[in-house]
Amino acid sequence: MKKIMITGALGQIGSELITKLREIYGADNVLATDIRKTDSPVVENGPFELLDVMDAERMHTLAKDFGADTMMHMAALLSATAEAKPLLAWNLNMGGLVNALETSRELGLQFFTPSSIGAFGPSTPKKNTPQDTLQRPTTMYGVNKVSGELLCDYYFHKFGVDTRGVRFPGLISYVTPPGGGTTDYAVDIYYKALADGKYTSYIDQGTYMDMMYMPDALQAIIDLMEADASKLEHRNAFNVTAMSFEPEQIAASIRKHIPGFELSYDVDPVRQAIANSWPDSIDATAAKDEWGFKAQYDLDSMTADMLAKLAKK
Ligand code: AKB
Repeated sequence: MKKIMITGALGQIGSELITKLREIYGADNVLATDIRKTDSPVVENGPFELLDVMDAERMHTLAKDFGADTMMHMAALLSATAEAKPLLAWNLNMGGLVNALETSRELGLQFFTPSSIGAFGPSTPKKNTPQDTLQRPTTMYGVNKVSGELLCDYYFHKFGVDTRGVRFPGLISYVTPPGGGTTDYAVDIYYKALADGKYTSYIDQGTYMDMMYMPDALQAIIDLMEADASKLEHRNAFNVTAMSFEPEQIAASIRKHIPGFELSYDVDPVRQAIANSWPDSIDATAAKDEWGFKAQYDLDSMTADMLAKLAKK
């Protein structure tokens, strides 16, 4: 049975990932950690510890005392926040990652951390972006993600740490809202569709980005961590995606359930510039071939589920 320690437990991915991991591996075998403590099932339904990922010593001690064999490092600032606070982003995103990798090296832990479509830049091929390609991002978040990918590869080749990772697209969920991302509009739109019947998008018409529904993202993490190491040619990180759409397409999908839904635009230049530097669509063939990645939800099935689940909240 695995013993998994997770950082950033109360974030968008962490909070749902922990619930799923506790169902699979047992609540006592999944240690949730975060810099803050809130009234959350993650805090209440299993072991929880306060942890600032910049505190390397405490991270090591918690992992050791828990008897962890796996580290899932989720704590990070997202793209728009990182662009507003670049130095903090560098220190936190890279400092936290190095500490988590070091803990994993010292204690022999299997390791996961997410990269992102943000690891690509304007010179990357924009359509069907290959697994191995040009990565010259122009955002601090992207610089962090490329550096992180390289660092994870380094820890694998140099020290034999079993590092694994995926490049997540925008993740959409009805449980925990994201914060500070460029793709967040694709979550907000569902909340506003139900509450107000209209939404003003900060991302412009015609801007395509990859997206994925959270259940598929969680399954991807679990499948990659369970995958046979000898089959993995890549380590950090695999392209994964479920769909690519622009704002008008998500609005059209919502109108199948809320016919009068109105979409207007008030473009935020900062987040638009970030979105413009990212691919329109990425190619997930390597993930499919090396560990059987498969997404279940497309835009319409995700919309139906999102609206039904949010309506019950
Ligand atoms: C963001 O928008 O910053 C994230 C991401 C794609 O990494 N959702």
